[in-house]
Amino acid sequence: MRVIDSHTEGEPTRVIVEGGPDLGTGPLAERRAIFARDFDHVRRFTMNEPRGFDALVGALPVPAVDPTAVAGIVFFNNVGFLGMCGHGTIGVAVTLAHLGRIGLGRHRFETPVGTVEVTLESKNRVSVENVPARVHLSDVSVEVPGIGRVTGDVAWGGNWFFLTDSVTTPIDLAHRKQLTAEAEAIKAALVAAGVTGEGGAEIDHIEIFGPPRTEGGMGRNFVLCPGGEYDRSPCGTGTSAKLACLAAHGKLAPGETWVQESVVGSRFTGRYRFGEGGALIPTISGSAFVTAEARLLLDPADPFPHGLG
Ligand code: PYC
Repeated sequence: MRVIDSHTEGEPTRVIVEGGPDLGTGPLAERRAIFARDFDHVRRFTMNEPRGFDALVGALPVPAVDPTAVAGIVFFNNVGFLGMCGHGTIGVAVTLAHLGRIGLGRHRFETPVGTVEVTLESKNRVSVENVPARVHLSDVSVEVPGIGRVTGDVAWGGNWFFLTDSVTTPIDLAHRKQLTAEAEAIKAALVAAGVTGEGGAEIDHIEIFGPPRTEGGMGRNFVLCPGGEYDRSPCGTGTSAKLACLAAHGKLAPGETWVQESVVGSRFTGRYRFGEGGALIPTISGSAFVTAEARLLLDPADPFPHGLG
């Protein structure tokens, strides 16, 4: 299997460019379900140690259903599958450009939760017009052991998020273990309180906000991902969910720029417009860099053919 690794604002993406599973020709949500049902060993092989690690997000480009789209993308990680992935889409675009498969300009990609429009602005810089984002619940309060009362919003940005600024721990790498424990505790408290996304959907990303630390930054975040790792980037779907919250609370107007810092100090620039039916359409911009071209090998004698995890 051939893969290309990159990082987007610090967060890694591994794109399967050869040797991935055949998921058929159905809609992307169906292909994600086939991947999960029949090829989960491929996810584990590419994501888990010793070939991968917990922060890695995988992407499998597949032929698109809609002929105007360049490709479909199925995203996955150390524990399962994602709806959309903002940093991953930026990584895929830069990877496909690295391979000479796309050029500068606009390209559509299908994902299991909708079509996104990508603009490759340079070899490394990409904007993603994401699927519509929305706030599902505002000012939800839960009691979290070890923290106290935590209040925040539940919002969709391509995945389900709980977004809060109730946590006072400094948002930096020195506090990543504490932030991880706090975000895990918030997630457990939401489950215990029966707080979910629409239709009972699991809130699988927790986003904690604090003050910015860089020139021009407007907020800093720590994002706990479903597999227990934190996002090194400001999280594309998380920044999209944030834009929906800012709009709902009257804090950001359409077309205005929001500069979101990550826990490592990298940044996404975000803005939104209103589309058909008043849908809030976020655009996220960031940069990705190719870090490796590799072939993943499997020795028939390997006692851990699918990795550990
Ligand atoms: O950038 O949307 C994102 C993302 C989701 C999980 C990790 N990164």
